[in-house]
Amino acid sequence: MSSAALGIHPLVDALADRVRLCWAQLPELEPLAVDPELEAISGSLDGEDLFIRNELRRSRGLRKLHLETARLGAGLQILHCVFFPDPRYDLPVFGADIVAGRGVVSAAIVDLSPVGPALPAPVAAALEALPTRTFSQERELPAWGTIFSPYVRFVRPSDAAEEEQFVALVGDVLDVIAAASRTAPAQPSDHPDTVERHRGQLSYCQQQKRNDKTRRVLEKAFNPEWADRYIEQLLFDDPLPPC
Ligand code: BLA
Repeated sequence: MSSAALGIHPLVDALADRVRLCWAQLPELEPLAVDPELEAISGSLDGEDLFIRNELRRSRGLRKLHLETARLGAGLQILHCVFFPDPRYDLPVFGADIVAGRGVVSAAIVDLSPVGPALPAPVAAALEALPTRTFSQERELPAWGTIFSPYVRFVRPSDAAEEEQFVALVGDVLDVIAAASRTAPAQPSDHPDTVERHRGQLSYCQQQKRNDKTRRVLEKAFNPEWADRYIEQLLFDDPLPPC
């Protein structure tokens, strides 16, 4: 079935395509197993179709590349995407989340988030050099959003032109993480910097799990136990210690 027939917002669709294009260009791209029960989930809620599609990969320096596209009742459409780095590499976490309901995008966020005291210097310099993109409605970060970098963008795109701007912005940020993943050297698993980055990634996952909005939507579409398992095992599972 086409995305339009499934009722996917064009912004969600365009961003998913952009992420897949980035993946195709990453070095040492490999499949990463998804629990078959979680790969394609469909059902219905209040008479509305409900589905979730999960795609997972890994690549050089990035232990888990996750793209989730979902339609969760009442016309709510979500794109959730996180690239979790291998802690042996000095790389940030790429994260993006788009929430659209009834044709309107209410939240569009993208960031390269540090897993240490600051972003790696080459990453910060590359973000600094990106073209300026302006949006008429900037949104305020929630209290748990202390994990994000100074370069985080959290907006409510107000029209098709701003939606296009957002796709271009995500493209720019994807190019930065892709380039960094190509060149970052690997450090030993027991290097103090590796250990610190592992701890930083754990803290990233813990903070993300404080987003009640994600949990509430999943609980309503499924049930609290299912939502908890999904969040703990797929969305923000604790990274294993580096080995
Ligand atoms: C907000 N996330 C939301 C909202 C919903 C979801 C319903 C509220 C929309 C709004 O305030 O307009 C729901 N997001 C989901 C669901 C999934 C999801 C169900 O990803 C997955 C199945 N969230 C992330 C990632 C980031 C993120 C990776 O998963 C950032 C990199 C951010 N989402 C994020 C933020 C908010 C949000 C900052 C706003 C929270 C708030 O204002 O309280």
